Amino acid sequence: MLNRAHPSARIRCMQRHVLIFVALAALGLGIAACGSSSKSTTPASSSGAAQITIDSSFTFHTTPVKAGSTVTVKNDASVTHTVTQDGSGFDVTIDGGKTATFTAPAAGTYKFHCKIHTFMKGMLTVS
Ligand SMILES: [Cu+2]
Repeated sequence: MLNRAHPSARIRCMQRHVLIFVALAALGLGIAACGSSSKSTTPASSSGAAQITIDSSFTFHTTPVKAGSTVTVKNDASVTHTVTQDGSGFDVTIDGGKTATFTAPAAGTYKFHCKIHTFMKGMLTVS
């Protein structure tokens, strides 16, 4: 009796192990696929990347920053733009193809614009 129960129990155990292995493998593939896809859509995610970029179609792209950290603005356009906080606050001018930096203010959300092209608007989230 005992000898009969034993092998089947062992097979069940092995099946469970195979299932866990398959689940982990699927998870690993999912993370790998996710990582590679997010990398291709946001090439600016590597260290030293700009937190604010201005593309050639006069659009701001921002990523959240930490209070007191250095915010790098990269102007990928060929003309000069500014990152100017609405009201008062940060205000940097960035020539085409250049970068500029400013210190992130206290936590909050900050609306900003370009003084030269007032239709250009952005929002910076500081945590
Ligand atoms: Cu501009």
